[in-house]
Amino acid sequence: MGGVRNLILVLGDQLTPTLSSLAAGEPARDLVLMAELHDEATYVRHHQKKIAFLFSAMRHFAEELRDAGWTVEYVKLDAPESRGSFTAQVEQAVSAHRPERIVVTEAGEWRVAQMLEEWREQFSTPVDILPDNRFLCSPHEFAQWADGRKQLRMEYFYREMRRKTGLLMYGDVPAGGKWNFDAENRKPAEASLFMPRPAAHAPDAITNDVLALVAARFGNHFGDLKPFWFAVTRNDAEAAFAAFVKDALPSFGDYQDAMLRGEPFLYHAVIALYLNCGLLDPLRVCQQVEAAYRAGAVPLNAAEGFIRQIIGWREYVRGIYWLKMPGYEHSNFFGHTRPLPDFYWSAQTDMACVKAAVTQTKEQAYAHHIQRLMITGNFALLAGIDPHELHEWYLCVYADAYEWVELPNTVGMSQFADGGLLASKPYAASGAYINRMSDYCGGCKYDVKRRAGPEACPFNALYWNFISRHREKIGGNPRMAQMVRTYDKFAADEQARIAQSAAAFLATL
Ligand code: FAD
Ligand code: DLZ
Ligand code: SF4
Repeated sequence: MGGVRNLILVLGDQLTPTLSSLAAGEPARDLVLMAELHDEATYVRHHQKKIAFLFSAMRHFAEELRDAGWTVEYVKLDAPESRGSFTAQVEQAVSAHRPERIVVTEAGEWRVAQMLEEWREQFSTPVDILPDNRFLCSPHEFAQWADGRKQLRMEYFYREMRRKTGLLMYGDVPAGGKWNFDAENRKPAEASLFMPRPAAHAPDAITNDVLALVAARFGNHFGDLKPFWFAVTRNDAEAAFAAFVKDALPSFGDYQDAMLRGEPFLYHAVIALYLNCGLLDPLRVCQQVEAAYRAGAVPLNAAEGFIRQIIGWREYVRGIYWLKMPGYEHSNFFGHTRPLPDFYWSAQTDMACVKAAVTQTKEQAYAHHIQRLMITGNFALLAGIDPHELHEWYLCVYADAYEWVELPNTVGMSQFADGGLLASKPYAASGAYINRMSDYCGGCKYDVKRRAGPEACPFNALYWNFISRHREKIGGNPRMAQMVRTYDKFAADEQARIAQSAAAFLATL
């Protein structure tokens, strides 16, 4: 092909027809480049289902663009033209097509953003890097909001986003007279509840080709490739979301923090994978939820809780990521250095809660928020696992994991490794919390009521050991100071039993 004006590179998490790089182009004159890349699939060894999901979604998106009149050069992983990395692939396309400019929407993560910046020096062809218009708050706006604030609390940022979008607002007044209805959202679930399932989509011929490719090339990565049921097209992702709004959203708020054996999804949306690669639009999904609330189909605590996750948490963690990168990935407030235990990969542990979370992660490339935060995250915090190793694990194993969203959640929220920039206190909890919010303990070898000894729930001794070990660092936080005082009231021999139990358990890791 000759006479190409713009070479538009579309990254794997930019599967959005209104993307800024595409909006700046013209189908008749520009060439779109998309590539399945060995480097991207292996910079961490992503879960097999995650790679299959993204490759299939990319292939379907290339078709969507072709149907809209674009010329797309789509390089499959095993094609002879495949060069393995963004830089080498663009270099090859530039020498083949001699475009006037390279155009790309800014990358979602620092590593790739740096790569794009380097192209300005590396290539003689000019490189245009355009803002990503799929977020409500740009990194620059977030930095302005953060400037001069002592604390960057999500709740205040969220109120700004409510005002900015007008979602669930009556003029200046939030719907229901309150910004946040979380106090109503702490119910443990019961197995007898009606449990909706996320919409499942049978693999088509494109997906089946991808599944064979992933099995052949990445079959030694963590995770089960099949059954594969994710949506891989915009239409199917939208249908999956519509089914969630109808079947699960009404109970989303109530049971947001619950965990149940054999129920990996509960009332969660299972849409982060679609939002994060661009198949679903964050503002649009919130508008649909608002419409369901205004139509009386969904209670306010559910609608508000859901919208807060998207325009609040999702935008906020992205703001923190760009504010603090590079360097944030090495945060380690507690100085934790223990290697990640093998059972994060094998699920071979007697702790029923951890086993359930890792098993479903392996099967589904999915765990819901409370499993990530209060089971695998909490365990790592209490056991003193190296936050960077844990970060790489989360980045590998979830189909929705991209560094901009995963890193602040892991390092900031779940490990408090940034010293409290993101979270107001460490999310550390003993077995009592897990027992209250789940039915895991009833099927566990360990006794959740015991604090120490070989039969005791390991979360208990590890929790008190964490409190005692880090008393200097956490004692300034009023909520943690209370726990330090409780620990100090334990008899000396009880404290010794706790230390001994924790040490004995940690020695087995
Ligand atoms: P639902 O529970 O149904 O929530 C709806 C949507 O709200 C999600 O799809 C997501 O887009 C958004 N959301 C909810 N909580 C958060 C949050 N804390 N941060 C950002 N968005 C949020 N989310 C990711 O998208 N990618 C990750 O790699 C990721 N890693 C995480 C790692 C840890 C240690 C923790 C504690 C959380 C992580 N999260 C991550 C946040 C959250 O757990 C997932 O967004 C959620 O579990 C995805 O499932 P869902 O779509 O069913 O979400
Ligand atoms: C996550 C991922 C994977 C597994 N594979 C590809 C790929 O082959 N080609 C591609 O363009 N993108 C892929 N991605 C997503 C990129 O890593 C993603 O664009 C960056 O993380 C965003 O900075
Ligand atoms: Fe998890 Fe402890 Fe309950 Fe077992 S007893 S399921 S280890 S919290």
